[in-house]
Amino acid sequence: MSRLIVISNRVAAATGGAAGSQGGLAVALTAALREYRGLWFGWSGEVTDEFTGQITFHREDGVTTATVDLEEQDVEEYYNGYANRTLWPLFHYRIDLAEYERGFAGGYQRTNERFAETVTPLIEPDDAVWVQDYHMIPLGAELRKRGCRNRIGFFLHTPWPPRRLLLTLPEASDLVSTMFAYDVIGFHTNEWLQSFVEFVVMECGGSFADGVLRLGERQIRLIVCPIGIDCEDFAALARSDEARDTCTQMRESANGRAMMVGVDRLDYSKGLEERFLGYERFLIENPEERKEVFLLQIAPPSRGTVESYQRIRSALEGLSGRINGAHADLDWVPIRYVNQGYSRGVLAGVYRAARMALVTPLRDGMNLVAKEFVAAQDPEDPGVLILSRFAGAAVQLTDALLVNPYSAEELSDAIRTALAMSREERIRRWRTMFDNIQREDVMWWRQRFTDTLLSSVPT
Ligand code: ADQ
Repeated sequence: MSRLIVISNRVAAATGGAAGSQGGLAVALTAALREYRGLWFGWSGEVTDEFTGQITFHREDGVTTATVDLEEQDVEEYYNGYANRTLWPLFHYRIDLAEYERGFAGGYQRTNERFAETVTPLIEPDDAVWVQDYHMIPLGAELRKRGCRNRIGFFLHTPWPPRRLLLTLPEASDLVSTMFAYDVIGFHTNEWLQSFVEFVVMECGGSFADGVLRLGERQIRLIVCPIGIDCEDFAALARSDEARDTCTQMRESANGRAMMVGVDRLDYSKGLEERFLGYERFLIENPEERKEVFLLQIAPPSRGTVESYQRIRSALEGLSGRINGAHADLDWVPIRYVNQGYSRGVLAGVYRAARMALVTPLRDGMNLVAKEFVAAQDPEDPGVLILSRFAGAAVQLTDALLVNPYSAEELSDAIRTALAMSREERIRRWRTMFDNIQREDVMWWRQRFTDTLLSSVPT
């Protein structure tokens, strides 16, 4: 059997931690690596004065990780620069925030070459290689330049932007051409896949038929492969002592009011300002009901060195302060805004205590919080999921209350509908969503991808 080599910017297992604190992606990839006896390669998160390519190996629970330190300049140009200030905003349709700098593009290319140079000696002839996400788009091509003839797959965790937006990236066609080094490319939804196809067909002269995209001599199999969560595990976590205690504590502090919850990294793609404005609209339009609810927004800061993230942070502080200032009363504050991370057990308890979740990104590859919320519900009395139409998860979770996150009116209406929803309807909607999340879980996702990759014909 082939070994599996997973390559991603960060290696979750290396920083792993206690059971229950790992994200679903780490769980799935760790399980795949255990099954295929492979290794997981990526950046250590550490900075070194001079790049040496020295690899640190770590073995835990049957999984080997291999990490490498980067120079400060690599981190600035590749990670904080091209990945977080160019590709992330562009791939989330925010060309107003995307920064196009030759220095970033050069550093991104150089760092991918460094990764390729370092990992190549670890790859054996029969191995299958699976590259993760937008940090590493040119990695496959760099591996090929170094003689790698293995099957190489790539999975994109973000959306793929529409052709006309991608055209704003000066090196778009070159970057896309490098992707023909891959044998299989996976996307969360057909919409992202179709945007990729349109770019290749219209800008590069490729052709597409039966899931196979061709450009010159090369061909790639494209698949839609929506990521899931470890549903059983998360549902069990929601019944654990930690979650139960949190749920009780939250219900007591809610004091009979319906809690609405939002859990997101503090990122402009997550639609937090629009969510606060939609909620404010609800407060204004429904004076008789407003004190029956409150919003708990949990948003740990991320990418704090990037200016656009500092801006969204202070914008949200201002907005929550303004809304609370305008509407709070002696015995009630409309928004509890918390900038911290919590253990998965505590999050599961918070989800279970909530009457509804507001998951309203402006654009999101998938969104796992929506799935975690559904998995954590009490089947006899589940909460309501309000979900953005523009999250990949909306394709699968059609029984959520789907909203346009840009429309404060739709958000306000959805909150009112959720509050009035009968238990029967909540149970019916929840059941359908839970069945989907259980069926297409994270193990299903990685199996679907690795099966496609392993059945592809090596280059
Ligand atoms: P993210 O943009 O990080 O992922 P998401 O899919 O929602 O977004 O995953 C966030 C994860 O972080 C969830 O597991 C959530 O529980 C956790 N989390 C959020 N806030 C937390 C807090 N305060 N404390 C602890 N944990 C917290 C990217 C893409 C998504 C895609 C995933 C997987 O942007 O679209 O779904 O990858 O492919």
